[in-house]
Amino acid sequence: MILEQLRNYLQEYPETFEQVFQSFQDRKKNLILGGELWDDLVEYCQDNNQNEILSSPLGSAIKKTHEALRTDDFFYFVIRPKVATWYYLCFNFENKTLGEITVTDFLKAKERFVTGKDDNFLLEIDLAPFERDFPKMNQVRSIGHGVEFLNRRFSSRLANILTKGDELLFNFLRVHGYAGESFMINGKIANVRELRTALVSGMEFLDGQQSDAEWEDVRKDLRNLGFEAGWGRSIDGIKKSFSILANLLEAPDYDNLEQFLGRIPMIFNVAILSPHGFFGQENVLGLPDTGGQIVYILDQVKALENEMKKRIYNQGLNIQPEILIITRLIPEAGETSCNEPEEHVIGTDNVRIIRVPFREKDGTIIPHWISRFEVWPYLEGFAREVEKTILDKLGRRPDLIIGNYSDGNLVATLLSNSLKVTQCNIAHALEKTKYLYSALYWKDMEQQYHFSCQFTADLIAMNSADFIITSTFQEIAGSNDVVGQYESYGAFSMPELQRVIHGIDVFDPKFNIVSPGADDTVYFPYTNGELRHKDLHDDIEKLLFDSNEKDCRGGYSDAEKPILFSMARLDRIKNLSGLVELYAQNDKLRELTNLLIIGGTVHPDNSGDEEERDQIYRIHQLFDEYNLDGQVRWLGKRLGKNLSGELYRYIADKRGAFVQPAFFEAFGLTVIEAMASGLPTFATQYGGPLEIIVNTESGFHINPNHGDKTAIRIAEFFERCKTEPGHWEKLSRGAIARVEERYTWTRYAKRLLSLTCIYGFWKYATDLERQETNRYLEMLYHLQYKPLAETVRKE
Ligand code: UDP
Ligand code: LCN
Repeated sequence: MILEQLRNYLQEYPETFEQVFQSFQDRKKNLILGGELWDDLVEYCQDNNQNEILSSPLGSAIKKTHEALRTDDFFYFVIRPKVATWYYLCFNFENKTLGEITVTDFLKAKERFVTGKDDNFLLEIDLAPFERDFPKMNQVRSIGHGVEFLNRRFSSRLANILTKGDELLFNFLRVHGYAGESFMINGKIANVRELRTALVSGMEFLDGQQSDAEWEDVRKDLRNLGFEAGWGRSIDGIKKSFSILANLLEAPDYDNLEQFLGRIPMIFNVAILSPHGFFGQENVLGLPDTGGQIVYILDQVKALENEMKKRIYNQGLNIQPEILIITRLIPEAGETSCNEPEEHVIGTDNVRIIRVPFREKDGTIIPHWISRFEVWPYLEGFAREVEKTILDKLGRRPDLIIGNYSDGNLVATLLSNSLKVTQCNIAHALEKTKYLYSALYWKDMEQQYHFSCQFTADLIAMNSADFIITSTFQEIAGSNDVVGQYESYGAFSMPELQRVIHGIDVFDPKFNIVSPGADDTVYFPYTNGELRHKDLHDDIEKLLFDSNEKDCRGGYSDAEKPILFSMARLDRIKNLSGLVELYAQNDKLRELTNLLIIGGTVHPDNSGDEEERDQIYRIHQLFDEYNLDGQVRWLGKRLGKNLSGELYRYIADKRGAFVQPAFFEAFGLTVIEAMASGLPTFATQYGGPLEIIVNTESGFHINPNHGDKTAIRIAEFFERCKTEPGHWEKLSRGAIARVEERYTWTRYAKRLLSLTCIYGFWKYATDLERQETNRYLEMLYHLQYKPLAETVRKE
């Protein structure tokens, strides 16, 4: 549609078309981002008094352009008219023609621009041929709801006699068990026909039993009919499982299928991989590479263990579930416990943190912290050792392996392949979209970031995962204006290394949105007086006002003003220095509020991380330049959870607000923590917060690239709160309601376990069909990834 309109426009107004493109040609930059191109067009239209172009098909196309490349003879541009839809176009200046080109041609043009030469023999990575026979969704609204799609698919397969779906399901029932005991059915039921008959007999038999009877009371009789434990604990529960399966075999539908698969006992042990950073329960948050992922996993395991226990109990089994969080052992662990090989997770029965070291080739343990950008050469050795450790600790294979972030997902891939276990990936935050042209200019960034390893690892891991969960829709497919994190792996080029023409498809049903929560025992509304930790207020006041606090700069000359608060790791992308700057430059905001930032350390010498050190210097520079010591407090502290929970509420008591100014935030746990506490929240419009916050109802979106406007917006809010009673409270209530409605760990755990059952079944059903993809990925791992990873070790 958009192409046709563009071509018609070219035919009708060839001169305008050409002049506009000629004006782009006169620009200094060759690589142009969509927003810049639009600004250029607006300027051109204003200068030439031709504003009508902006609303023409040409204007619409430019507005939707994602990126462009200008060369002497051609103008290449990529239009993304809506989520997950891409057109690659080229305007030829010589013969004034517009043509659609292939993604390969576009990527080649970019490579040519960067390297100055054509490369027809570059490794082209294309996963599409393997996917040909796999079901794919095709509607944008289905993205992130893969499981519903798969259930529909499989229920129609069940209904089709030729595809033998019922036999598959029958065989699947026979594979479950624990410690030598088989569940669900025994040898007395030999085929689907017998299963149907047995289900009817089973239901009749149960009808005659006392309603308070349990599995143990009916075990003998049901065994004789061919049933083993796992159908349920109570008579009602067992009957329900029988009846859902009987219905499913008679008239398949996807709801029944989902329900039934969720009732099969198949998850007792889970292994969660999170290699990088300092994984601990205290004194770690805010250290480099150590933030939301840790919080997420520690909350996740509690919710998962509860839900696993509940399910196992209802299935009539007496098994203690166990979860292992596997991370790296760091001998030089500072004030953390990361040098301990094993740690029980507080608040759980059977969850342990297991730490396995990174080793040099000769087996020596690496003693120090290693940046997440440099872990690559150690992961395979780590995986080998982890495999042994898991089998040793659990005495069996886990039922689910969850990877976290690029490194954890790669290790999860290696382990799942080796142990034949369902693999779930969680990205948290992929780096690719955080750094401009991170793929195209990978060579320039290689020394610091090693994206060659990371993006290759990502491709391998995301394609081998059985399912991927994301915190938001945008993480997969972005929004109308912004490309999704996974979407960015669809097609990209790393000149002289590899050209990816089909890396991942956002329509793949492996994607499911399962949003995390904020621990509601820690982050709850400031109005909830009974639960409040008033005993921590002295500590909080020391943190805020005591001039003798350590690792701290600044303070408040007027302690009565509301506090504008932000807390984050000191990564460049978090933009805490940007927040200090926008505050410093707006007199109104300075008059109305004090600023509090918590993150990293105020002493550059204490930091081993390059980006962190840069941020530290920058913030000190801003303090000096704008004389901020009486209005801004900067704490380089790691607060305990209760203290940080109470701090959010303390700031809410004083009618303050939270700001999350990141250039990009994949999800943003601090955002939901602040909102759950009842703090009006201003958060970046780039990434998760765009979805978390309903603008002006449950908080505000801000543009981190326009600090001046953000400062005005925040100042206006505080001014309005002064004159309009109830305005602050309205936003506060909106924030609390939004988190309660959408972001809870209980919902998360239920969903994750259901997904594990369904994808476990799906893995079983498609094992053979996936072999080709897995072999291809294996080659990619050995021939491409491993040599790249070795280059990191050599430096
Ligand atoms: N956090 C903290 N102290 C700090 C920085 C962060 O306690 O100095 C916590 C914060 O409360 C949140 C998590 O670390 O729970 C950060 O998660 P988020 O998703 O906001 O960002 P990430 O660090 O994962 O990028
Ligand atoms: C990593 C991030 O950068 C955050 O945006 C997320 O909230 C966090 O992980 C937890 O998933």
